[in-house]
Amino acid sequence: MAKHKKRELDTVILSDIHLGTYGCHAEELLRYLKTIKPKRLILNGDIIDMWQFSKHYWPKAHMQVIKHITGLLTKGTRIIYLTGNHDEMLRKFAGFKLDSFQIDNKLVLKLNGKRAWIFHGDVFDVTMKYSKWLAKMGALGYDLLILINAMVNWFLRKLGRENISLSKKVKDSVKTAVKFINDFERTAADIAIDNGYDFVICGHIHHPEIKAIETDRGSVTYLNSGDWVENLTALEYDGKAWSIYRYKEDTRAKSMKLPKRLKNKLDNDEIFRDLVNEFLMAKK
Ligand SMILES: [Mn+2]
Repeated sequence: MAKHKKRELDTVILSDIHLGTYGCHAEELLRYLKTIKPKRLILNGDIIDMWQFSKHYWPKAHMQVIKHITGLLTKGTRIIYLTGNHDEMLRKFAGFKLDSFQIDNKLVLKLNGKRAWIFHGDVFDVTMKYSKWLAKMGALGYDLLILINAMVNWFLRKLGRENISLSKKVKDSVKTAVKFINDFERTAADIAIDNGYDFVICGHIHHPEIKAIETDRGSVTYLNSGDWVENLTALEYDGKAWSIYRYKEDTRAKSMKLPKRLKNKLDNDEIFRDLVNEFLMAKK
């Protein structure tokens, strides 16, 4: 079997993985992670979904994602965990630093003489600001929708028909969602331009994007890393330029083999033991 070299990258940005939810595509993410060797990995919020975290749903693949990422630390990757709204409990640890791992709420990076401003982006989300409970209900609804979608697709496959994406249909058909995305991008761009940044990089809205935004006050490149619920995307910087990685177009990642035991679920004792082990390993 031919052994492929991992792609060496300057910076990789992942966001909205939502570990601990039914919608999270942890196995696909693991396959992607196995194909890359980043110097710097930025986890831009909503990585572990602590709103919905329950001991009832924590498959081995989700744990394996955490193990793989902590494993990167020992291989020289710098990891910056920027908090999101689904992992806001980590916000009280902002400023924490241990060797090549750090937690923060936002980050300014110098890239080739240009300045990139990176944060999750929920501060621009009006629904979040005014009603956290409403947003939580929305998140619950979204997860339920994905669960229902999985069942619908199971039936469709039995009937020999093609899969459908309910959440995509719902979102695409709702004009307000489009307006929401535009407003979000515009708000991020406006503030970035006023502060003289060259790049503004967010997650949160599950909409991968790289585009130049021009206003009468200036211009900025807006980037969004997307998510690992529907789009299965990341942002990659190779030292010169940014690009959007799309798992669905990556035949090599898709062919990566994962151990069969990942399919199993962990019981509560195993979860606890694994988390303690991870913590002890990380402290070494
Ligand atoms: Mn978010």
